[in-house]
Amino acid sequence: MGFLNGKRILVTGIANTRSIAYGIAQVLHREGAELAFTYPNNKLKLRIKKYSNNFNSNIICPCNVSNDDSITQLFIELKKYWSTFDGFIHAIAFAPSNQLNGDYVSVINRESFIIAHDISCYSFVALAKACRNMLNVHASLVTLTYLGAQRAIPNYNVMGLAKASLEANTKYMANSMGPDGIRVNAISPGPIRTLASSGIANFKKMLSYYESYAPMRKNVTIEDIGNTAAFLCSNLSAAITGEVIYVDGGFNITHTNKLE
Ligand code: NAD
Ligand code: 0WE
Repeated sequence: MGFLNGKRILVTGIANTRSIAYGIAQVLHREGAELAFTYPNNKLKLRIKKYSNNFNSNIICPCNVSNDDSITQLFIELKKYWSTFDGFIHAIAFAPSNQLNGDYVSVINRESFIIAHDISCYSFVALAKACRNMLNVHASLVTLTYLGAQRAIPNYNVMGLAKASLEANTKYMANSMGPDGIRVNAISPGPIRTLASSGIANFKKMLSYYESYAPMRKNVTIEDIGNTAAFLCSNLSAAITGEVIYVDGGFNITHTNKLE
């Protein structure tokens, strides 16, 4: 008997077992939620099928969020299993790889700006818009952001702008959907080694920096993020909406400089 018994949650953004969305799915499942999953392309179909079975689910639907038809089709497909449901996890981000390394003003260009904002920010409200009429009262929508939305973090570059827009999106969505009883929140994790962070220059250094300076003196895990996501999907968080919750061992509240 978990605190998500009877909840039906759609999980996007699983690429492998290190994905933040995978950690979230594990905890949602542990707490008794029924799950459905999306996969972005046919290459990942079999893998996501296998994962869904681990979570006692047989619902997997293709969805590439860069395409409106694909988003429409997702909910046509999901409706075959669930006529209504209780929320979704948005764990999707993308910018062209040449954006995540180097001086921001030097590497930015119009096309990369548009792609980063489209895939990493617009997709959150696009999914909400497409499934609005299937969401139960007390549904909860959860996205993943990063401190680079609030601070100029070296190499995060255009993704920082996209995450800032995603955080504003979270507030506007919360205000729009709140009257229907739907809550919308974001989780801001500290750095975690995943596919999305694997190619990032100095990522190892960044992990040890967090470990040294975060108040909790440790890095966070995908289970830590899962626990917070499960809370946000549950009625335990019934009065929280439009919020960004940092799950970073307290790193964001610290200040250090080279003089210390
Ligand atoms: P990940 O690579 O496991 O997940 C990213 C997912 O985005 C992948 O599953 C990928 O398939 C999906 N995706 C990309 N483009 C897509 C598209 N067009 N359509 C559908 N799906 C698409 O990495 P992750 O670290 O688990 O990332 C999940 C979220 O967490 C992202 O929003 C990321 O910004 C955020 N985040 C990550 C960290 C970290 O350090 N890893 C920290 C804070 C926030
Ligand atoms: O949001 C992210 C990374 C998202 C991401 C990752 C990739 C890698 C592959 C977006 N687009 C792409 N494009 C690719 O081609 N994070 C929060 C992880 C991350 O990325 C960083 C970080 C952290 C933390 C980049 C620089 C500095 C810190």
